Amino acid sequence: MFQQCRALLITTALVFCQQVFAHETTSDLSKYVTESVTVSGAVENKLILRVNDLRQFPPQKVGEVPLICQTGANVGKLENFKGVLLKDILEKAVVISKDHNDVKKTIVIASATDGYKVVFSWSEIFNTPIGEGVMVFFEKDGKPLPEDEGRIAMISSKDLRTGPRHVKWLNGIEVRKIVD
Ligand SMILES: Nc1nc2c(c(=O)[nH]1)N[C@H]1C(S)=C(S)[C@@H](COP(=O)(O)O)O[C@H]1N2
Ligand SMILES: [Mo]
Repeated sequence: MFQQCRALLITTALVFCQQVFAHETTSDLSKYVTESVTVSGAVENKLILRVNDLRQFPPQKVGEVPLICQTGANVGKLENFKGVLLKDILEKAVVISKDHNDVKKTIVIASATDGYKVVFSWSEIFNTPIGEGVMVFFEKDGKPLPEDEGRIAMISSKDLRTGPRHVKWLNGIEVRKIVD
């Protein structure tokens, strides 16, 4: 009797644990999923862009980008994705520049719902070849981005190590002049 009870208790506990962990794994990712990205800070037009708004910008299609972590480890690749240039989004938002030299002191902060943030400089985006590879993307293989990075993400495809500025669950683009 005691042994049966013990077996029943252990089984119940195991089933309960499994359910809790299975649930956590699913909800952990779904809670980060973004439906829009806000462009704010030193811009003339604040924008809130949903996937359908992003589709209004000139489309960029990319075949393949290897994902390399900051440590040098290869962590996979991005394939057949579709998005738009960050440059085109910032041109629509219009970066505020009161003085001819203001943009040279301006940065762009891309942030995600899990608290992840990366920065770009205005010069890097508008005055180096890197800018041609900085994209906000929303489709892979013709489908919306899955929960592990979607529905909106970012990549700087010309970086040497592309992992760090692959921002999953992108929800903010903030423009900030950081020195006077
Ligand atoms: N939102 C968000 N994006 C992120 C990260 C993160 O922690 N949060 N980590 C980055 C880093 S350092 C790398 S190497 C890749 C790792 O992608 P993976 O978690 O799919 O392997 O995502 C990048 N994008
Ligand atoms: Mo990384």
